[in-house]
Amino acid sequence: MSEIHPVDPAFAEKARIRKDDYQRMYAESVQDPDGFWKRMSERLDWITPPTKIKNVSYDPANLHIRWYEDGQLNVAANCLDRHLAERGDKTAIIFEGDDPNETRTLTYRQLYTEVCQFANTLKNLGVEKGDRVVIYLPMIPEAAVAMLACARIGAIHSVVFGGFSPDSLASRIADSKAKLIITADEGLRGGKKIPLKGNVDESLSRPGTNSVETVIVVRRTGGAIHMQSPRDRWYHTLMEGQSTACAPEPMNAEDPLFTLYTSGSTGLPKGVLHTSAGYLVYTSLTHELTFDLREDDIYWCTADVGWITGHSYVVYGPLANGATVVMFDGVPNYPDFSRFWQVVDKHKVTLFYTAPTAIRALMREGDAPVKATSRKSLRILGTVGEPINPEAWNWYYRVVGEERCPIVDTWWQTETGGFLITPLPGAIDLKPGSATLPFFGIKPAIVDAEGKVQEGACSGNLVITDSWPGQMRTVYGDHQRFVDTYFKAYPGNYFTGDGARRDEDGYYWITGRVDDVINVSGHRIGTAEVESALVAHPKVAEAAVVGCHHDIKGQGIYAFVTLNAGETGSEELKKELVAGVRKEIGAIAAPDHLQWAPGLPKTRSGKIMRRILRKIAENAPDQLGDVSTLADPGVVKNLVEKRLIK
Ligand code: 6R9
Repeated sequence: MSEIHPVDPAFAEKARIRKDDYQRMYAESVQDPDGFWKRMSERLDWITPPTKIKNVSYDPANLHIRWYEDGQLNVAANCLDRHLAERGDKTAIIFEGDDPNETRTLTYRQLYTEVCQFANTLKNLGVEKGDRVVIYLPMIPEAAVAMLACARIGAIHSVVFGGFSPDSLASRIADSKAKLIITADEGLRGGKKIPLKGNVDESLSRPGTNSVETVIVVRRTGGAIHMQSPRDRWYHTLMEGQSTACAPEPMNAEDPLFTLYTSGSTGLPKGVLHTSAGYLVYTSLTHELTFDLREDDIYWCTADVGWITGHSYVVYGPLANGATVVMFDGVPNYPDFSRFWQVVDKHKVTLFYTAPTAIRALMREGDAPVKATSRKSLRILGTVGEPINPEAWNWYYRVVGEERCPIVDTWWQTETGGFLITPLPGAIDLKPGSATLPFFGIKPAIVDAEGKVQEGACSGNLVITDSWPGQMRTVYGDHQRFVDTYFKAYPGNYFTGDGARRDEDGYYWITGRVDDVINVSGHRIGTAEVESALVAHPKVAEAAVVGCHHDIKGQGIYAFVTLNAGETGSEELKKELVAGVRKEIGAIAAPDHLQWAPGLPKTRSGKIMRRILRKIAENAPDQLGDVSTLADPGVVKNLVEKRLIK
């Protein structure tokens, strides 16, 4: 039996959703999705309210996902304009810089004005509805301004995380054929400068990127950069004298809002496409109910806007709800390990949302840096990105939240747009390590390898049997890949790529990816991407990459590398290869371990058996299983003997 933390009755009394509400609304949401989601859509301001609610087929031969298809609205107007009457002077964004002395706030009216001016700037530069715009910025308010300005004029933004390399940036520019890029001179993280504009310059020298006409540069550090005329323009100069009025473009519910590239089991990262209305209904509703949002809450999600969490739960969900959002451009350990809690105290944060990897890194430093702060403003704590181990959960609950704050462990994905399995803090008893129960409208199921649905307490692969409004609609430019990736494995269902266990109370416990995706500090890294970066080195013949245990990151990257005949492995070459991966993809994909492999375990048809490599990387050589189908069983012996984690 796992530990249970029942809902605190005092919390439940004031909560938006209580136990009986959850049961009643969940039943309604799955029995009458049209009725339920019609009612939920009324939370937004529509230009034309929808009459058709759900139009979905999961049949691979005729796959389509449409919500609210005859409705019209504008996402930015829902995040800004409609708040002006009542919340014009309310703080929308509290910016907290890398340097603790740098703080800036924007009210809803100021944010609205800046978004309108920037939307006009984009229009003047020839950006039109449907054009793609790449955003490569630090966690500064201009990132939210840029996203909302795109939404206002109907341009499709594609945010690229500032930690990605010029090559990764170039491949995203090439795939999206972006017309314009918005970046900053430099980023600042933990006191160190990141050459964002320099990276953009480098990426634009790569093939396939000549769709870009303009680069807009926000002055962040004032560092020296090269401005290439007429391509490069300063944000602050362009904004001078721009009109503060910009009528929001009427958008169809299913018009694209953004693409965001994410790693899968095979090939290059794919452009996950989200559309307008369903996404905003879903992100705003899940945000409001999961964080039991109140008018005076100060909400802080530490995710970067380069990830889906930054889209749905820093920008769109919270701003659609008229919340006050902290945007943090720093790191948890700078200037010291108390930083998160100092920021909580400084801005009186009530709702705090971060990742297990950050919690584990802070836990390792002991309780003192936490206890040096008050944290008494905190009401709810959240986590996302990977399974949270019960030790980290308990530390977060006991030390950070002083057993006063429920923890919402939100399970979801770039593809899902918003939370699918999550506690509602006034309704659902908590179990450390479990994301608990499905949100309204979500029908999870657990299937075995053959696709047979399992009943009761069981474990297997997690699928979702029906659609919800926040679901991705397609892979940008490659609809077939969307169908093949998510709807072929278990026909009639959306396949999540995750394994899960369901316990006797119907609670879900996510066990992690079951495909070739490694979850490093909550970031998805495709094994194929790392392998292709390794084999790009002229001395490398072949590489296979698997996940391994890592105390802080959750999973680390373990690479097996075979060199060309005549080459020998050295520490120097190892460093070179790791540096190569950093350069091709970014620091987050750098292997933690690199083992020389005279050969790789392969089937007779030449397929690398990652299952065996995973066991070696897990230091479980006694669990290799059946190796009889290997072309050359001898290679395993060498790899086991020389394994790097013992
Ligand atoms: C939101 C986000 C998605 C993958 C997902 C799963 C893992 C996310 C989790 C979790 C256990 C949670 N994941 N949240 N695993 N418990 N609360 O992280 O999106 O970057 O697309 O990653 O992350 O494996 O499939 P994304």
